[in-house]
Formats: sequence, structure tokens, C-alpha cells
Amino acid sequence: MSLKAPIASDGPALTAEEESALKDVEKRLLWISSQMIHHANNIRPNTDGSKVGGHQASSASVMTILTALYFHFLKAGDRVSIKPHASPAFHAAQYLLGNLDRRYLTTLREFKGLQSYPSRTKDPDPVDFSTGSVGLGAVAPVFAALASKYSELHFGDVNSRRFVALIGDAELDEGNVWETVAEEAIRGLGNVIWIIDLNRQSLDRVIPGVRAAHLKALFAGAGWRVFEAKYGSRLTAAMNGPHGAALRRRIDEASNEEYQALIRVQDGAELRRRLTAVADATYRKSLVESVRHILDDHLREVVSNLGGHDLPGLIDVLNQADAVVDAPAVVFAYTIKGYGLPIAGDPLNHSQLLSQKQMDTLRDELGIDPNDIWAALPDDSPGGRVVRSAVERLREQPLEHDSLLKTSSLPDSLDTRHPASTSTQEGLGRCLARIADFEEVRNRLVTMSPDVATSTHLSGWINKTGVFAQETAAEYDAGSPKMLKWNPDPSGRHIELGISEMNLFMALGQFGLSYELTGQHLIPLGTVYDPFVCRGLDALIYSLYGGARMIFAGTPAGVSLSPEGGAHQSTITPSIGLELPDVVFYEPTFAREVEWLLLEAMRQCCDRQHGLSTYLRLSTKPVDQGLMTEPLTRIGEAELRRQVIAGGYRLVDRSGDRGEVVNIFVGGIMAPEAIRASEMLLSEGIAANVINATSIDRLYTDLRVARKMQLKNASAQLNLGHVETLIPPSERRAPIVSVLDGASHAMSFLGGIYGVPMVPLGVDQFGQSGARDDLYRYVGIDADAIVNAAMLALDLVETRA
Ligand SMILES: Cc1ncc(C[n+]2csc(CCOP(=O)(O)OP(=O)(O)O)c2C)c(N)n1
Ligand SMILES: [Mg+2]
Repeated sequence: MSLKAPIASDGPALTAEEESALKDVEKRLLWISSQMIHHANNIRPNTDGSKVGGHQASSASVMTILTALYFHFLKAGDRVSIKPHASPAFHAAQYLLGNLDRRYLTTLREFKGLQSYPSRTKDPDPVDFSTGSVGLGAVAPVFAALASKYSELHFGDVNSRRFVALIGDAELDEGNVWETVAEEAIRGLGNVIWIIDLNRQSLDRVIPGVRAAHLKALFAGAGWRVFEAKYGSRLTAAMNGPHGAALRRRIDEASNEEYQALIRVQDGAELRRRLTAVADATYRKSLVESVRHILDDHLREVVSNLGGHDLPGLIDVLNQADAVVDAPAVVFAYTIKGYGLPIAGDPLNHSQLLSQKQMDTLRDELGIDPNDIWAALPDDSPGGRVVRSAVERLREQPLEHDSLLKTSSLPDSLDTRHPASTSTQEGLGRCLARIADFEEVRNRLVTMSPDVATSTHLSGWINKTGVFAQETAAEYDAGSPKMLKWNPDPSGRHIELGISEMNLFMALGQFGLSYELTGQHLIPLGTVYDPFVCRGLDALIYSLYGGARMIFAGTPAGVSLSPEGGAHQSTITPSIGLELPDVVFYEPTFAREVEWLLLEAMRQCCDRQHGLSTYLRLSTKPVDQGLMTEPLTRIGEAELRRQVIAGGYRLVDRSGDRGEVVNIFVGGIMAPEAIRASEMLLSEGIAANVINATSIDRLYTDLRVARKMQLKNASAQLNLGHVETLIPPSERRAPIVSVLDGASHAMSFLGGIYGVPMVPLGVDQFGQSGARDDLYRYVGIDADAIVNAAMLALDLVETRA
């Protein structure tokens, strides 16, 4: 492993006065964040006796780094992700910077107060990236940097600058981190800086072994530039002094556990004894010499003087990392968890809290006025002046022109021509190829896929808009005719990622926040094989939690993908789509529906206040588009379109037919089977309506909203929204059958709307290879199964009566 040789620092070195003023800021941050946690746990009345928590040690670990960042290094336009457990430290910094009202300092982890982990959407101060699930907040800025680079290359102007992540060292255990580090698409992003808070502690333990060297090698191997802030200036001076090489060897070779134990030894003489207790006599002699000039009282301070707590050294390394322009940079900042607190370096300090007595001592040590414990630094003090200049440096400049795509710029219709029989996946591909003709929309739409662009029908779009790369790729077979033009170039509008669904959803999320993070509005649309939505689920949840607006197609879905077999057949994804907040789930049947839904999904992405993300679950199953003609004529195009978006429509309306009534709700591409079943039932004298549930999510939301209204006001008129159109009053006692190429549970709420017997059909086992009809029969969602279910549903009504 070769570390990059130190290069001349780009920024000016820190003067002694600046260092002293920054130290004042650091001390104030340490106090305020520790006191915020102390207040939440020990002073604020605890109504239910549950543990509040708040991580004083994790916050203290990054105090020097945060000070260096916010009060020296960062500038306007920099976007920063903060490790989850440093939330109090982050809020303390925002308080000093004037971005957080003082009254919030006593509200950590309180309802409507400061969130336990930084939250973009719920914290009152400006959080760039939500964090909490370790590993995800680490990589978010990398994809935001890619969105920024993309925007810069397409629009020339962004208000973002550098993307910084402050990461706990145990976050590097998460596989998603390495999926991102190795991702080809992020290569060359010179404005990404990761700072690893290397305290060698996680939640339960001191991390064993010499992992730092291994981790550095992994980054370097992936093309990242690696820097370290290992030893502070006092320790470095001792290591460079007489016999200093022995001291360096002793500390370099100590295991993490031994080093943590050494720095906890309070008594200087005992620390000297343990530090020099090595077997080899010559080595021992040199060691004794190396620390002879350090007084017992100072020895602990010198031995624990790590680079992550040394402001001048840290700032110098940050400047070096900043000077890198051709690759992401990572800084390994060696720290002590709980630095500056009596719990420093204790292996069990993750959740430890200081006692009142310890807090009193800390307050006096840090020079805090006991009568004004929340005071910020006075404006006319050296620390106060540092804060004021930071405030100026961090003042944001909006872009000259608002980049938000207006909904009025979206075409009303795409007028795409679809074949007589086609699938929803092909429908999406054709619609996207058509959208490429609408310049304003094309400019803001960016597609992405984890190595499945062609197999999810993005080729038409790609042929018209190109593949994105930060630099033009060499073309080796120019001139030969090609079905697919794949010439990566900065003007391209499709981003091809490696096979990492985590990266896909992280990228979708950050591109989906591009308007907020870079000033340039982008509408990201991703395609992913539907079963692998689950593989990127954590990143999907993360992106939604952070407020991103995006569109993705899970395609192909279900056992309808018949010969492909069980490993590729999704079952539980409709429930995921239905249950996740801030995303609306659709499962269309016809290509026209796809067109309407796509335009609606884009409209939602333009609405930064109330818009939702959209999940389209699609299929490769060809469906006779003629089956839509009758409802189109009966309902009328504009109204049908409204109903498709609202969650469903009556695909087969038997209200004019005689006989017992049953309502068949069908999710997406099972519609042909449901229609066939309805015809079979009609010959038995049963009037089976087929309701195409384009969005079980929208229908369930209608139900929830109605019930909530009823809970508030029992006498209020029941309003079930669109459901009332789907089931007219005369049919509200009719039993229901639901059919889904997915787990049956997802639609099983429908019976509860009007309290009728219901038989849900779906795929409740893992799939397998086979012809489509064989599989439908096997799992029980074919027309015969639907007929049987309808009979049973009618029987249930009678039994009940
Ligand atoms: C995905 C995930 N798994 C588990 C946790 C629980 N957890 C919270 S902090 C932590 C250890 C973090 O260690 P590190 O990143 O080194 O931060 P430090 O506490 O040392 O500052 C764990 C396992 C989590 N927040 N997220
Ligand atoms: Mg740690």
C-alpha cells in the first residue's frame, strides 16, 4: 500500500492566534453538545422513564474535526454529511453559526425538537444529508457530487462546491460503502472528501487488529487519494526527537486495544512504565530515552496527541485533500472517542453519560459561566471573531435563474404509438424515447440503471440522448452500424451504474435532491429488476426519508417473467410500494396507462412542496391493448386518465347485467385473466365487474384518510374518495376477489372497505421456471382460479347471511 506523498498544502497555515481562537470554539462546542445531551437525559423531565441517550463520546470524538470544518475549511456551497452520532456536535456548531435558535438546545430527542440523528426534513437547522443508518450517510454526498458534476456539465452552473462526509470508522463495515467506493461512475470526482473519524471504537468494542492499513489500501486500490492525520504536533515532535523512532515504533505497533488502554492510564509514572515495558533491552532503552524529556504530568497528553485532535495538522491535511482534483479523497483522522471527557477511550463509552459532578468539573475546565451555560462566544472575543468570519464564508448564494422545471412545460400527452399487443415495460421504453423529443423535459430528465438499461428497454431513450460520462470515452468501432449507440460523453443523459442496486437508489435519491443540493433541478428515473428493489431497499428508504423526488420502474415483475425462474420473480414488492411513505406505487396494465402515469410522476417531481416519488411496477408480459378500448369509450379519455392516476377504474362494468354481483380487483397485468374469468362467470349468471387497481397505494390511502376523518369526527359523512367511484352504492355488499402477480396480502385490505367477504389471490410462495400459464395455474391466479374464488366469495356471503 502506498500512501500519497505529502504535497504542499493549498491553504494558508494556521497562525498561533487562529489556532487559539479555534480552540476556544472547539471547547464551546464540546461543552454545548455535552450539555445538550446531559439536559435531555438528566434535567428535562422524563415523562415515561425511557432512556433518552445521545452519545457524548461519539460527539466528542469529532469535535476538533467539526471545528476545523465549519470554522475554517468549509465555504458556501459545500455540502456536508455528519455521522449520525455526532448530531449534538453538529447542532452545537449550527447554534454558534446562528442557524439554530437557542431554545432548541434543550430539545434534543424531544417531540418536535432536535432529532437524534441529523435529519434534512425534520431538523430546524440546515442539514444537507440525513444520517442514522450507518454507511448510507457516508455515500450520499458522493452521489450528490455526481449530480453536481452532471449538472455542471449540462447546465454550466451549480451552487454546490465540495461534498464532505464525516464518517465513523465502524461505518466502513457496511458493504454499501464499498459498493460506492468501487463504483466506476464516481471516479474522478475531485470535490469529494471523506473524513474518517478513526477512534477504533464502534458500539460494543475497540475494533481489533490493524484495520487502518487494510482500509487505506482498499481506498487506494479503488483510485481514491488517501491522506492521514495520524499524530498531532506534540507527539510528532517527540517522535522526531532523540530516539523518537522507538516511540513511533511502539505506538505504531500497539494494537488498538493496547493503545486505548494506555491513554486511559491517568498516572504519568505508571503510563511511562507500561509504555516502555518491551522485552528487547535495546528497544526498551531507546523508548525510555525517547520520553525522558517529557514530565509525568504531560506524558498522557503527548501519547494521546492524535492527528484528529490537532487543529493545525488537521487543517493542513484537509487542504492537501482539497488540492486533489482528479479523484475522491479520504482522510484518516486518528481520534479518541470521548476526547476531552472523563470517559475518553473507555471501550464501553458509546452510551455512557457524564454525571452531574463530571459535568460541573467539565464546565469549570472549559471556562463556562455557570450562570449562562448556553452562552455563545462573545462577538468581540477571538473565538467570536472566528465564528463571524465563518458565518460570512458560509453565506449561500442562490443561482441567478430558478432551474425548476414548471409543470406547464410538461407535454399534456406524448401521443406515443404502441403496438396492438405490448407490455408495460416496452410501453415505458417507447414513452421515454418520445419524451426525448420534448427539449425542456429531456434536459431535466436523467435515467440510470444498474447494468440493466437495455434489458429494461431504455435503448430508445439512450439512442436519442446518449450515455453520460465525465469525459468522452474512446470509440473503437466507430462507423459500424449499431442497434444501440453507446458512446459515453458529458452530454449524455443516461447514467449506467455497476450492478449495485444500493448505488442505484442512492444515486436516484441524490439526483432527486439535486434542486436543493446543487440548485439544478433534475428528474431522475431508474430502472431495476423488480425483485432487486429489495436489494436496494435500505437505500430506497434512505432516499425517501431524505425527501428526494424520483421515479423508478421495477421491471420485470412477478411470476409473469415465467421462464426466468424464482430468483428473478418478485412477490413482496407491491407491499413495499404500498407501505413506504412519500412514494406512490402503480402497477399499470396498458401502455397508455404507463404514458399517463409517467407524465404524472414527472409532475410530482416538479412539485417540491407536496410531490411524491413514483414506483412503477412493470412487466414484460404482452397484453392486448384492445382490452382498453371499451372502458376508454365508456368512461372517456380525460376521465379515464384521471381515474388511472387516482388508483383504478372499472375495466369491465357489469352493472347492466343481471345476476349476483362480485367485484374482481386486479393489479396490473393480470387483467386479461380477470376479464376472461368475468366472461366465464357471466355465462354462469354472475355479474363480475373487473376493477383495474392501477394503484393499490392510492386506494389504501383513500381508505386511511377516510378512517382518520371518522376517528376525528364520528358523525362526519364517510368519504372514501376514489373508491366510491369504483364501487357504486348498489355494489357495496358484493364480495371481492383480488388478483395480483405478487403476494396476495397486498390487496387484502379491500374487503375491509365496506366489510364484505373477500378472497385474495396472489403469489405466496417462491416462484420457479415454467411457461406463464403453467405458473399462473400453479400459484392459482389463472382465470379458472379467479372463477373459483368468485364462487367461494359468493358462498361466503350466503354463509354469513
Ligand atoms: C445500519 C446500522 N446498524 C447498526 C446501527 C447501530 N449503531 C449505532 S452507532 C454504531 C457504531 C458506530 O461506530 P462508529 O461509526 O465507529 O461511530 P462512533 O460511535 O465511534 O463515533 C452502531 C453499530 C446503526 N445506527 N445503523
Ligand atoms: Mg468509531
